[in-house]
Formats: sequence, structure tokens, C-alpha cells
Amino acid sequence: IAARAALASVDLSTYDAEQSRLMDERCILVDEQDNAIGAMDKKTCHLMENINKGLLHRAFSAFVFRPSDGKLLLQQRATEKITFPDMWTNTCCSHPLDDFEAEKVEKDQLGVRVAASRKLEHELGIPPSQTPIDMFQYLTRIHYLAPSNGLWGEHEVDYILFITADVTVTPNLNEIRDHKYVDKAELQAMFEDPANSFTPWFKLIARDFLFGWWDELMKRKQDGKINAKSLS
Ligand code: DMA
Ligand code: MN
Repeated sequence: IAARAALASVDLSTYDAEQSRLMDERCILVDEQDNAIGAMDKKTCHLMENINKGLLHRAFSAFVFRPSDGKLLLQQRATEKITFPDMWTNTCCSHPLDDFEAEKVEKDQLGVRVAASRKLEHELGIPPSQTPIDMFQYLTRIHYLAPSNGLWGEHEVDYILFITADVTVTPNLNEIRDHKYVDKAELQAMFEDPANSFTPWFKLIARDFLFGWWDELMKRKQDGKINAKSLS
């Protein structure tokens, strides 16, 4: 009861109004085996106080690659974001929501694919017709915990999705400050420049998985074998 009272008192009024409103979205709660066990608002899910007690939710990290040169589309999070503002990260991250039946479907990772297409449109203005659900390649899911500042953080089972597609970007400036395409060397140079900061999950995925998968993508492209399902 005391913990609930403390939660209710976290004041969002000093934050951006639109980002505060989005804290009412309902995330899907999961156990450590990624079994859905309920739903909770995004605000509750992202408070370190609750994360430290084990509260865990489902998320996705989408990576968009350009077909012509294999470059990866990065975004810099807007200053308005309540968690991890101003940091560079992969193309788009968010959560499948309990609010939408289609985003709760687990077969073939359908729910996170639908959510990825929805948020690529919301954050980067990419028409959903350019990111068909069955073109997302599911790589793996990772369980991670990362504090943002003292109050906020992430604790997720994160589905990693790749898509190779030509996309038209019209940034939603409440979500993203900037975006750019990079090849592997350009991304490496960005990581080495202390002026840049990066989200913890992007650093983790880059360290453990990204470069290997990216090599594979480029190799298949060279072999003329690249297609929507080539990595699955
Ligand atoms: C949350 O991303 C998801 C991951 C994988 C960290 P986010 O903070 O960008 O979510 P949203 O855009 O919904 O605020
Ligand atoms: Mn989250």
C-alpha cells in the first residue's frame, strides 16, 4: 500500500505533455520466460522503484537497413523523451501494447511486428505499406535491465527485428531529434566519439550481435540472395 501511494505521487507535470500522455499506454507484463502475465501502464513499468522489485515488460527493437547500400538507419531520441533523452539508438524501439488485440498475438512474433510497424510510422513517419509485417526478420529476444536516471529505467524482454526496406522518413520531432544512415565504420566512429551518447540497449545489441548479423546481411546482399526471409 505504501509503495502504491509513492507511485501515485510521481509527478509527470514537469515533463513534456505528449510524452506524459503516452505514459498511460498499457504495456504487456511478462515473467522471465516471456509468458504474458498481465498489463500495466507504461509509467509504472518504467519506474526504477518497481523495476527493482522485478516488474518486467515486453518490448521490441527494430533495425531498418537500406537496400541500396546496406546502411542502418539510426535515430537520436528527442529531448522531450522521459527516458533516455537525446541518446542515439537503433531505428525504433517501443512496446507491443495490451491496448491492441493484434499486438498481443505471440504466434510468429506477430504482436511485436505489428507494434514495430505502428511505431515506425509514429516516430519516423514511415508509411506502414513500406514495412509489411512479414518482412520483419526476428533475430532473438534479450532480457535486460538498464537505469535511465535515478527515477526511470528499462527492464524488458526485447525482441530484435531487422527489416531491409526503402523507407520515406518524416520525423515526429516530439519523438526524434535527428536521424541518419550509417555503415559499420561510420557507426564505429560514432561510438568512439565521446560527444555522442547511446542508449544502453543499443550498446548491448551492438556489442553482442549487431556487427555479426550485419556482416551476414551484407554477404547475402553481395550473393544476390537478400530477401525478406533470408535470415530466418
Ligand atoms: C522502449 O523504447 C523499448 C526499448 C526496447 C528500450 P522507447 O522508450 O523508445 O519507447 P516509446 O517510444 O514507446 O517511448
Ligand atoms: Mn520499456
